[in-house]
Amino acid sequence: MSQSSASADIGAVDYSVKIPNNVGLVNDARVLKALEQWHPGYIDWWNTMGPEGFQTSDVYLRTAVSIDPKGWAQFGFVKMPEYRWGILLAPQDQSRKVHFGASQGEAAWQDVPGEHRASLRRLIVIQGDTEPASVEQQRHLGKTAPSLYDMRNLFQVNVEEGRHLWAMVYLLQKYFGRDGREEAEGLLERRSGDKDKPRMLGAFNEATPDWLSFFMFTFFTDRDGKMQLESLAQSGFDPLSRTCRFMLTEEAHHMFVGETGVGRVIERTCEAMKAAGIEDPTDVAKVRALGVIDLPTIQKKMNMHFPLTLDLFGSEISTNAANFYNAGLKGRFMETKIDDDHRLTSATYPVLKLVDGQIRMVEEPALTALNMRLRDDYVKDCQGGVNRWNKIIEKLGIKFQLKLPSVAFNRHIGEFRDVNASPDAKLLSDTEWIKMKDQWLPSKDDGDFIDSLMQPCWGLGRYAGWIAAPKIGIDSKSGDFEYVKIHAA
Ligand code: BYC
Repeated sequence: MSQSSASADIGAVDYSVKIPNNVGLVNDARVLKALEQWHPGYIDWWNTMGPEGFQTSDVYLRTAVSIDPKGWAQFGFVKMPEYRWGILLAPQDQSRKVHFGASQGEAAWQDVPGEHRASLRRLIVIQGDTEPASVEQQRHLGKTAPSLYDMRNLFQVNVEEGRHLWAMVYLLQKYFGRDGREEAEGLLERRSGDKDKPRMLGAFNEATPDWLSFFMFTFFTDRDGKMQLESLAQSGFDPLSRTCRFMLTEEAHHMFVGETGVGRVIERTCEAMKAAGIEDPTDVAKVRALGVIDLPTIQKKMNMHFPLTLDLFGSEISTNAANFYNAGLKGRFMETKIDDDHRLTSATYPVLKLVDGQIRMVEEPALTALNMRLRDDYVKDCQGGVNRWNKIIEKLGIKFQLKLPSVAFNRHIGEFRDVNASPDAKLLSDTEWIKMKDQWLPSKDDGDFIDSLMQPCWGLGRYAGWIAAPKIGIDSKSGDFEYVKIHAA
């Protein structure tokens, strides 16, 4: 990659300074200094909490060299601790307005409005906290990678989550003074799953024990990332909007990794079943004897990751969400494309609630139902991916359909957190739940079986027996390309 000084191209990234950026850091001594002071702590965090065992390997990674949608990625071998993490914002639109809430129609804010400072800081810190958390959750996975291709994708996702942390830290350092600097330190201090200093949101303290979990996580949880970033990209606070818009271009690859990852596991299972003449997908023992993951277990993994991610949307009815919207800080998915008043003072929205012990749809004020609305948009987006997985199963002639469980199933936040519900939304007693739980969620046996398959497979062009090869390589590389030179030290 060319590391020359800032080019005159619009959107070009300045690699001449320690912290690559397209925000003119070279002329912003205060923020540059703050970021340079934060940098060693970040590298220390990366070296201790980033991918375990591969810090000296050469990895075929893409790095953003411009924010131009067509030309921003450049591929090359990089040792991860030397990755050029930087500050990249989508271009500023001078005519951009606040699109929603009480300040609708005002020019978008280039600085933080005093009255919204605490809320904005909180949103940015929560977003920032998820990024290093996911790297921590995935740090041990390299060791059991089912191919060099998958290993490289894992590391690409990890370095980009690292960059997303930088993105939020830039906003904190630039716009929030001393408390921003303290929050930036806090982001390096919390740890996923730590009893005393956990990450802020539930799903980011769960383990990612195996590669199927990783693919489910990048399908389901990174998709929450997409929905939340889309909502924050609508923000009246323009630097947050511009940051999130660029982050979204990177997020797309993470969901690709998830969707195609699970798709390739499904494909391999169905092919192995066909080759062995097994027609009954629920004959778990026979399917497992082929060394592939049976479809009911894939369904159980979905049943686990989907509700964990639904919890990330907060409560269905939320005054926080209403306040964020009213203040012009966090909009709806595709806010500018929605045809209404963008104030929501009298509109209603249907919300699934628990009423007199039954799950019912109830009309609620649209303003307080914004988390529910975003979650509905998310569920639709997930359903599209599940439909594509089901097409793979159908095409290979196996009679089985994967299904998203009900939004009431296995919840820990919101309306359904205190009830037991089956995947098809029947309410259950504690005794019934305990009896049935292992049929719906991965049991210890399921975990042990998947674990037994997690053996490294790092030969050139080789793939573990439980996952199909991808249709096409990264950056159009050939099937036997050495995406990670493991012993490069
Ligand atoms: N866990 O009004 P409520 C990503 C708290 S993922 C723990 O119901 P609100 C990524 C809440 O903070 C996207 N606590 O919800 C993916 C509040 O506490 P306070 C990350 C929770 O505030 C993969 C109280 O409960 N970005 O990028 O409307 C890899 C009542 O809250 C949880 C964002 O989330 C929970 N699950 O919405 C890498 C965007 N849920 O204030 C990255 C920024 C709620 O009473 N965050 N609480 O102390 C937000 O927009 C909102 O904070 C939330 C919650 C949507 C998370």
